[in-house]
Amino acid sequence: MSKTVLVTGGTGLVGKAIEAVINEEKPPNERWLFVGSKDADLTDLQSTRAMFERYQPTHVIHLAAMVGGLFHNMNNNLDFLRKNIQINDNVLLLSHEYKVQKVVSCLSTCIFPDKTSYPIDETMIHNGPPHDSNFGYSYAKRLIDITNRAYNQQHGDMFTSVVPCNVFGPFDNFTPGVSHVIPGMIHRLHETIYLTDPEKPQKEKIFSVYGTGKPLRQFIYSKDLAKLFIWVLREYENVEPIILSVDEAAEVTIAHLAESLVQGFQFKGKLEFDSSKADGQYKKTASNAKLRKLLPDFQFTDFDLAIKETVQWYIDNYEKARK
Ligand code: NAP
Ligand code: GFB
Repeated sequence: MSKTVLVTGGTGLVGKAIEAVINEEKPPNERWLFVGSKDADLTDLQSTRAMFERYQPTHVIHLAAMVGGLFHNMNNNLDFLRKNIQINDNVLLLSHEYKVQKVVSCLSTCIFPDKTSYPIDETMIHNGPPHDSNFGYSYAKRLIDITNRAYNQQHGDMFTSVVPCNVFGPFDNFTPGVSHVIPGMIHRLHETIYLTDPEKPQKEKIFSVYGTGKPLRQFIYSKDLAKLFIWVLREYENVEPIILSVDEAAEVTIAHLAESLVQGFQFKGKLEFDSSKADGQYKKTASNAKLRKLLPDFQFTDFDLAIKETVQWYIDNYEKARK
């Protein structure tokens, strides 16, 4: 039985990682389409319908979203709310209308209740308000889970979702003010080393980490997430969301992350912490027990190696990177 898999958000960080895995695997009887906003503006129903009419997908991996780091979310909660509700409602409506056999959408561990017990698990998504910094994005994402249940209950559609922790890797968005912490620090550390005061000896340079460096994060390499996403599309037959995260023990502080980036760049200067900048959520420690039970042998890439590969990708692709 052949598949046509439409990957919305296919030109982004996660989409490009899935494309790389599929290009390596070359699965028979599967046509994979990786689309971006040039193919259709998914906030617009007609444009979305035209794309579904054109491609007639049998399966959808729905990644497309307005995405950003802490500082972008803090200042644009209304846009994150409205644009993501529009995109998600259009994609799920058209997936239903075109009888798509399965849709896997994407939530995030940052949408869980801010006041919660740890570790967070899949049953806790709606147990209280999210962190105020990204309530717009969080409620739009939670609505995906609600909408999935409604389509399944009323029509039997197999619409499900995954919940990644923070993701990083090649093809990330390195744009200042928009980006997540890893691409944000990569962009700024690269600038500090290569572009600012080029005559100044590196060991006299100081790199500023935003915030106190104390918050804790789990980071998954985009290559690993891509493999798990493809597994979910093929094997996970449940409407309930599933967390796709590294182990709780792999959680690191932002300060540790900064040290790892210093190693990745072989930066000889010093770090300082700018506590005038927001820290955001202190932690959002998620359990991957459900995933581990289904996939006990999955191996995550070593964090420092993944950071090194991402730093090298940025240096090698500086001209074309989104920054
Ligand atoms: P990204 O790199 O910012 O890519 C976003 C993708 O969505 C791009 O392909 C973009 O197309 C597309 N898109 C945005 N607005 C669109 C619109 N109006 N119409 C059509 N396409 C549109 O994002 P990402 O980091 O890969 O995130 C992918 C998914 O993972 C998202 O659902 C995000 O919420 C989720 N997630 C991300 C993280 C993380 O740390 N990055 C963590 C948890 C969950 P263009 O290239 O044309 O702009
Ligand atoms: O990835 P990030 O921006 O978002 O990480 P969240 C923010 C943390 O990293 C804060 C520190 O503690 C920042 O003070 N940080 C240090 C930096 N330097 C930088 C920098 O140069 N750039 C950035 N951005 N942060 C997001 C949610 O939360 O998680 C989104 O707001 C999304 O909705 C994403 O879901 C996965 O991890 O705090």
